[in-house]
Amino acid sequence: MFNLILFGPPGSGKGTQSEKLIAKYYLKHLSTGDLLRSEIARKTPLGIEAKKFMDKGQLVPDEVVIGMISYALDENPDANGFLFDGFPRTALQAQALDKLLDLKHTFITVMLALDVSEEELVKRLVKRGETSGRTDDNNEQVIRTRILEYNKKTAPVAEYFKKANKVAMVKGEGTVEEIFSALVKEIDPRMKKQKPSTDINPNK
Ligand code: B4P
Repeated sequence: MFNLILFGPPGSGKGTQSEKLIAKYYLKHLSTGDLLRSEIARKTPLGIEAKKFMDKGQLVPDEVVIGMISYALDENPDANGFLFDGFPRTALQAQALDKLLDLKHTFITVMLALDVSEEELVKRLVKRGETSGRTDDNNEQVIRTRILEYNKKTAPVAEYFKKANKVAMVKGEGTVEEIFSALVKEIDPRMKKQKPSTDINPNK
């Protein structure tokens, strides 16, 4: 299995690049942001609870997102591999992910970390807020809180994977295509090393 973490601050383009990467590599996309927004849209108890944190720009409690990811992994026993988008975001989530994958006799192949300046992040999210209807994008103060949360709680997660020599930094500014090419350059050699690309079955 090829298991990839797409890492980076809010607005760094994780969601944007994930769409392109799953189409190229047939990975199962697991975005905790998307999973949480789907719970909110369905007004489930989990969604109602999560919304309180997301609207303030804060991280949702670890046990909630870890439970969601555990369930999603069990739901996809035949996946070729997973693309984790927006997860893990804390040290506890990183440890939980390693344990969950270990139970499935697999592991994280690589973490690709998108590097984007804070001003560019704010600019992108404010712009998205004009049209997305996302309550966490339409207030600059909330956007800045999300970036602070990232710097405090999420950035250290990269150190956890650096110790295992699994992190590659990728410039996250430029056109969507330029950034995609840079990601592909990091993935292809690792995928070849793990298994020939002809082994990838798009029907799985
Ligand atoms: P997420 O849904 O993960 O979203 P994000 O960090 O805001 O954005 P992303 O990096 O995916 O950016 P995108 O491609 O959309 O998180 C939302 C909230 O959910 C969190 O704040 C938290 O409360 C909660 N949450 C999620 N996971 C959690 C977890 N594991 N633990 C606890 N809480 C969790 O791009 C942003 C914008 O930039 C878009 O408008 C896009 O069009 C634009 N853009 C992309 N690439 C560009 C480029 N190259 N140039 C110019 N613009 C670009």
